[in-house]
Amino acid sequence: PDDVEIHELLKGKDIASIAKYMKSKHCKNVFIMAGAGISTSAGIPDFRSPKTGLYSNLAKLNLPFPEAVFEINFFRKNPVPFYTLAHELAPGKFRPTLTHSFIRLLSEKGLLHTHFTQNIDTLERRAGVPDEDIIEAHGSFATQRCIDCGEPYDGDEIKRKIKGKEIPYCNVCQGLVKPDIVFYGEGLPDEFHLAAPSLKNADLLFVMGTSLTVHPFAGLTRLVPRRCPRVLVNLELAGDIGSRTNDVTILRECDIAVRELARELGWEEDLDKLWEET
Ligand code: CNA
Ligand code: ZN
Repeated sequence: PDDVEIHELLKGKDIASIAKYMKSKHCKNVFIMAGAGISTSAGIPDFRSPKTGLYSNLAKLNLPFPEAVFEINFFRKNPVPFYTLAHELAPGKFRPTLTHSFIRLLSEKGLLHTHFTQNIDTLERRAGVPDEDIIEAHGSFATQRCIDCGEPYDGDEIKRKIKGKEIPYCNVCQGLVKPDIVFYGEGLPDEFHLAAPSLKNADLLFVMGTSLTVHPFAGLTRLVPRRCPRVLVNLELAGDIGSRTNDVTILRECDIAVRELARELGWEEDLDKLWEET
């Protein structure tokens, strides 16, 4: 009977029906999977959008192929592109978006279970989403170590180096220092693997601003129960969202979609207030 009711609520397949469902007794645990698209309106380019994407900008850096910026073997030979990117993403340059504030609002309303992000820009933290609700699946700039001997490297020191466009080297063995960002071929943090199974308790999954092309992150969409609505908010279709009966696809800019959803929920003022205070 619950399944029938949930299906009924979602039938409109639009923002109003998502709001209706969120206000119902069925929606307690909300999960988010996010990618670069939730930060583009802050001025941080995503990877794959043509022209504005980071990949096309990094072409100026003589990368053999764009993904090379996150490849350990390339990094060993030429760490400059990665550190140029790090310089670009330095905290303080960008302000969280309305979508980041919406995620915080979900947490304040007691609905957010876990926010899984592929982003390394830390904007969710800066928007005030509680640390314990965030899984940075691809790591972060919070810690760093030598790629040869593993010696940790001082956080203030690397900030100075990145700011000065210098490359940091290990104080013990002179190896290259790398922030604990997950490069291609590297395993995801333990926290990711520990948190992923909780998706089986999801009542609602938002998939926002991601092309769902990077694995294993993309596979999280399949861990939620079949009746759990999966809502894609993205400029293009992504992954298999749309293939299940309660899926909803909103092909719009995230900031516009979350504003409309907040309005339907009667949260628009709260949302604006949070964002203005950020
Ligand atoms: P991606 O592959 O570049 O996909 C981004 C998606 O977002 C695309 O499908 C776009 O259509 C969509 N999009 C762009 N702008 C908007 C918008 N305003 N509203 C709605 N949708 C939008 O990026 P993914 O995150 O899927 O790829 C995973 C990589 C990208 C991760 O490993 C990240 O570390 C990496 N990345 C992170 C950042 C960041 O931290 N902000 C920036 C660029 C890349
Ligand atoms: Zn070392």
